[in-house]
Amino acid sequence: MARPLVIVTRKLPDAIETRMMELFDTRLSADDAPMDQAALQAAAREADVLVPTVTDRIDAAVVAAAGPRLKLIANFGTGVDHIDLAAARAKGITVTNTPGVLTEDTADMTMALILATARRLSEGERVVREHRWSGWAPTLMLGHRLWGKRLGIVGMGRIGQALARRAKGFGLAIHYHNRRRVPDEVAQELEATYWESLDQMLARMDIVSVNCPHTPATYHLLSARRLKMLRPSAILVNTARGGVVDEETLAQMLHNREIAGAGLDVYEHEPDINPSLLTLDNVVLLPHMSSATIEGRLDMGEKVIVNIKTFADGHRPPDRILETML
Ligand code: 8YV
Repeated sequence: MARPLVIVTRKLPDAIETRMMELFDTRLSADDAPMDQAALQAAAREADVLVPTVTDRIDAAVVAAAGPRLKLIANFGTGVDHIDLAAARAKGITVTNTPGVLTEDTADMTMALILATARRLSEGERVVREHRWSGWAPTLMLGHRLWGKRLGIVGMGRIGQALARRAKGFGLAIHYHNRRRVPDEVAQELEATYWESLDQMLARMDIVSVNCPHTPATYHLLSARRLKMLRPSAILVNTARGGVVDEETLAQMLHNREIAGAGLDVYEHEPDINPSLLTLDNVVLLPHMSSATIEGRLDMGEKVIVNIKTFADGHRPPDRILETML
């Protein structure tokens, strides 16, 4: 594959697009509009390499439409729940992602959402902007202190651990649930408490952060039953994927004050958001922007290029999605 035909579904940073044009027979997105299923199928039919993002649904029909040339789906992003991996594997198509380079940015935003929710940052800003502030008062805009509280991290991978390091600096006690314990030295550094039982952890935390990938095994991991275990004073933060949390139940519980607040960067049916969330003051809502830094997007693009180039040169690309990861 000297110069593979690479079809990129969305606008990427200029520097990345230019380098891709130099290295590959690249077709860029003219208008940055998300491709519909018909356009994705047409792209899969023609390309050697497809570069999708989280806004593209690479389902079984898109994979089935793939022509004999399509050998690599080099995702621009870490999460791959929008790609039917089993269908790709069955058709001998390699899938790669961009892990590691958005860890710190995502952990920063998770911490920002924890702070914003506990300390009512968005609400306070709205009060000022809407000219509803008539001056300081002893009981105005009281939030909750982070120092000394317990943070339960659901999914202690790279992002979960990067969050834990930050949270420790804010005086939060670190608890986590994960399929496996983290290595001893990491647990010691973070003074982290492991919970094999997610149910038991949820019932005891002041703050819960979702940091696991969305897979068939984690769909609605925070189900209605589990959400009901949270304390009424708890806050929930999600910078992973909306599908991990039962959004409808969460919205109802926030409305009924069965939990204190939520900070959300991701939603079950993006970009649609449960309408009742939009009306609530005890939620902070962001538009899936946790990894949105210029540096991060350039690093992601570099990873996509390295994955394609390595593959085109006949080697195994570094960021292959392996079955054991699912
Ligand atoms: C990316 C993300 O911006 O990488 C991920 O998994 O959720 C985002 O931060 C997006 O996926 C790009 O495709």
